[in-house]
Amino acid sequence: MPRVASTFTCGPSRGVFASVLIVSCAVVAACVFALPGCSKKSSSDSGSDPKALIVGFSQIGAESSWRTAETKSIRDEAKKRGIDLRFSDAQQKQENQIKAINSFIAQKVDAIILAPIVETGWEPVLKQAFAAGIPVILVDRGVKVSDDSLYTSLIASDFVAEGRMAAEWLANALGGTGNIVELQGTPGSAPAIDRKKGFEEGIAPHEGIRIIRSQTGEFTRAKGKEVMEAFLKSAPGQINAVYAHNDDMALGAIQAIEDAGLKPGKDILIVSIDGVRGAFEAMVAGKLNCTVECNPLLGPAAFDAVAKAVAGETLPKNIVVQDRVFDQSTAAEVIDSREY
Ligand code: GZL
Repeated sequence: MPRVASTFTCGPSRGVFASVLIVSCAVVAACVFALPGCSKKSSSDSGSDPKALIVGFSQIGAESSWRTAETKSIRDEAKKRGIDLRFSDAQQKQENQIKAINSFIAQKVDAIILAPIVETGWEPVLKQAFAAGIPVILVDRGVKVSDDSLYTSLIASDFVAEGRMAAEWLANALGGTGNIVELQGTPGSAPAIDRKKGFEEGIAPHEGIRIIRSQTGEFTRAKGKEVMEAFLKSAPGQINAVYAHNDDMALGAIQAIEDAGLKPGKDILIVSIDGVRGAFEAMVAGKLNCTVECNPLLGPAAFDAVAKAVAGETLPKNIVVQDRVFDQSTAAEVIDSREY
């Protein structure tokens, strides 16, 4: 597995498209701001530096250690750049994210950063932001819209690739044969959909490997433990491995396996995704076998994209975060250098 530093690569740059987008944004913005009473709200109203950029950030919630690390990265970077960040925690509800975006539009922010909880249902509010000439930068998860000019850029990992990397590692560890139970992420979210897709593609060549149970653990440790307890009861002695869409659910599953008197990482192998500190601690303890990194430190890239979008510069539609695979053979040597 080639080890790639955590860097960002740009997806198919649609230079012409993006410049059309920027031009259309500029035209729309010019039109909107030419309307009576549509003057840009001075940020001095919010008591901050009048020259400071005002950016609205709609965050999903605080369901996992990964999410907490992402929020910290965005907040820290805004502070470092002197940006007036308007933060909204949606408590896992899309309706709260939509309300927050409408509020940011009313506040006439310079840009919006959105971590969309699910892929669908964004068209109307993104059209409102577009009409107001406010660029929207998606971080960490994508959306399904009929016209992707409704957002400026998506900065995220390749979740299909993550699922495939997890599958390849596990198929090798199982020797090509075994029963797997799957703990899925939030239903309808890009990571849950694509990590499932990638994992299934990865195990497809191995006829001896089967997914015998699959259910959402909602990306949380508590729900992951609860669902794993149910799997253990419904398929006693039949489970060879767990595939969890994130580390927090894997850590919950580890607790359930231990409560059942089994040895996680030995009696039942466990592979997950994120690469948070708790996963490295579990790998060093021999309880988790592998985690595929999904870097949450998106603050710098997000505000670089905001700066370019506000300046009318061209942006690639997709900025792909590069991920790496870690297992027990490397966990102890790298744990102290982990940034989240
Ligand atoms: C991935 C992110 C996922 C993480 C989970 O970009 O959306 O949501 O994998 C988090 O830990 O809850």
